Amino acid sequence: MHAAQGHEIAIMRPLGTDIRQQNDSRIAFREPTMTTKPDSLQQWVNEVAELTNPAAIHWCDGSDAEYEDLIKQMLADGTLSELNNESYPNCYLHLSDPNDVARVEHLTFVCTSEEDDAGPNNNWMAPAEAHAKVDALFAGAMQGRTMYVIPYCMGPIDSPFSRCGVEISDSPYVVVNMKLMTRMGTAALARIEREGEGDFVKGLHSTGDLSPDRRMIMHFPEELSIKSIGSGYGGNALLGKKCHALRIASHQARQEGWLAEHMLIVGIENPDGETHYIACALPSACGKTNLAMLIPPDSHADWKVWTLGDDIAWLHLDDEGRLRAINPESGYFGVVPGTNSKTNKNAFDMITHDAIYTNVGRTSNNEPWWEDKQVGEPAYDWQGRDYDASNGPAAHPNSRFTVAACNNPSYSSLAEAPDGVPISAIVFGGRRKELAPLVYQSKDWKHGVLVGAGVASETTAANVGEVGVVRRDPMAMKPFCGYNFADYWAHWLSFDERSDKLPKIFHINWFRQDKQGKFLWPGFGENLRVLRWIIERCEGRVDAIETAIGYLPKSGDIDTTQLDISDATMQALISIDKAQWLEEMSAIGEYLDSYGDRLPAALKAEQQKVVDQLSQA
Ligand code: GTP
Ligand code: SPV
Ligand code: MN
Repeated sequence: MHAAQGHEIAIMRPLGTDIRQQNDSRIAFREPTMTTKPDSLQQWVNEVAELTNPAAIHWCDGSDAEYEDLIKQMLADGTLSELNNESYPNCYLHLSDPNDVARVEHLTFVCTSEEDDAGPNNNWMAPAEAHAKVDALFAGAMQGRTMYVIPYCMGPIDSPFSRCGVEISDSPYVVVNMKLMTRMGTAALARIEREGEGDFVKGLHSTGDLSPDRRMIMHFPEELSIKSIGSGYGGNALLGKKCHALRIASHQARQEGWLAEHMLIVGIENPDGETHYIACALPSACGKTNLAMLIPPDSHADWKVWTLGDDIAWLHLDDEGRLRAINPESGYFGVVPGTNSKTNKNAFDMITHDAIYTNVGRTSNNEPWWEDKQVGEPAYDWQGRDYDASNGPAAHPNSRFTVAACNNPSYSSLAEAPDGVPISAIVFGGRRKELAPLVYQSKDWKHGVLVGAGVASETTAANVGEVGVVRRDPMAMKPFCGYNFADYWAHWLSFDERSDKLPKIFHINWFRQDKQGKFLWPGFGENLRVLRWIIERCEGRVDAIETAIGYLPKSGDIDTTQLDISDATMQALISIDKAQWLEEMSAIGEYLDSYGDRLPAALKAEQQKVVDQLSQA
């Protein structure tokens, strides 16, 4: 069902901007004049042109015509190929350089004047040195190419919480992705003109020569700027996303008293028509997109799920002390493998039209193909070779789709609300074969911050490097926090003094396995059963078992109607092993200690409290 036909619309306030109106205004683009464009923008564009020496400069208006022109151009030069136009209308395939398929955390830097401000959680380089290194690579980098100036707005165009940026890039692939993922073009430029000098984030990007030896993703939070060279991949190249909306924005958020988080935002409407909004932080490729657009199982057919966002949330306290969230993005850059009509039908359907695929395989009739698609057979792999199982999967494990959010059948009518939605629960989680139960609730906000800080998860293909190794990923922000985690936790803790209406904090794990490596929990749509328990806890409608690590569900309180799961498995999912947890909590203690003097004492005290309780029990 489309959002416009759902119940949720009944509680919607009048909205300033509708997606379609926005598109119309984009068509009415005029070339910005020197009198209104901030001098700093024009000056920066001139400087960049001087450094990079492009053949042409194109100011992006974000119009559909511009999008179509760029698609045509990329079809002609082989950057894109057309997919089956009958079954996948307006869908295109991009195959990356095989060395450029994921984020590169080891080449990503936060360049603050003080090293300690970046913290042990980031690679650091002194700003002057970083500029010198990266500018040397940018020198002449756009020779013979067009330089695109891409104004964008992260968040609804008329929201006080939104922030603008301008990305300069020599990649038309970046332009079309930014068009699908952000409010890009004329409306954003108009806001930048209105807000004037110095208020927007400057992001400079070039694909360079794509050599990993000459690749670096540099952040200058004190200057509100980003310089990224040598990669065309999503998180490295679409600078509005992780670089701006998380690394730079988290730094600003700390100074200004809000939060920029790696969180999905989802509305869960119960059969009585009441909707609770949940913000959930899971590490990369750990289930945010899937959870954000889940389809209720038959046993819960009278529940509805509304997607606000699938990757990033900006959270502000309102006048009444409630935490409200907006999604700064307006499209999805989602993991393709594993998407099928059973696991995520909303996504499966929404990527059958007007989508860009990156690094999937193809069938003999030119449809996109990926592992676990469950229809069709691969004929070609993600490197364009004839498919041969001995070369590995047909689709790269980190292959992605890009689509506009309004393609999503469960897109929330409140996704464009300027003041966002009130959050009832914050949920942290990770990918853990063992240890972490299906769900538990923190005892209070402070303890919840410890639960977030203690998140660990198996690494995934979203970053270059080893996959399946458990590492600490506090609040799912390890790759994305633009400042010292110790200061970040202090910032999180500070909300406790500012409001007594904060969301309740939970932890989930969909990924427990048995000894044969089979998942214990069915996941996907069935995860609604767990969200339901979370909501019932928020409403004070269901009891729980108090343990040292938090509140666990009582047996029978997670509804398993029509679910083929044994009592023993369910019990395994909602109980904890004290010895294992004592080990885990000491490991968390050691991890926290590695932040030294800057670590908030209150966080260490929370950790000690749990250790003491586990040792007594
Ligand atoms: P990023 O876009 O990298 O931030 O990832 P994400 O958190 O949005 O992850 P996504 O929802 O795309 O899921 C990543 C992978 O996990 C996909 O292959 C999914 O099929 C799989 N997955 C998602 N939810 C579940 C679940 O509940 N159970 C299991 N077993 N797998 C899941
Ligand atoms: C992630 O890696 O968390 C993503 C994809 O969401 S990227 O845009 O590459 O960061
Ligand atoms: Mn992500």
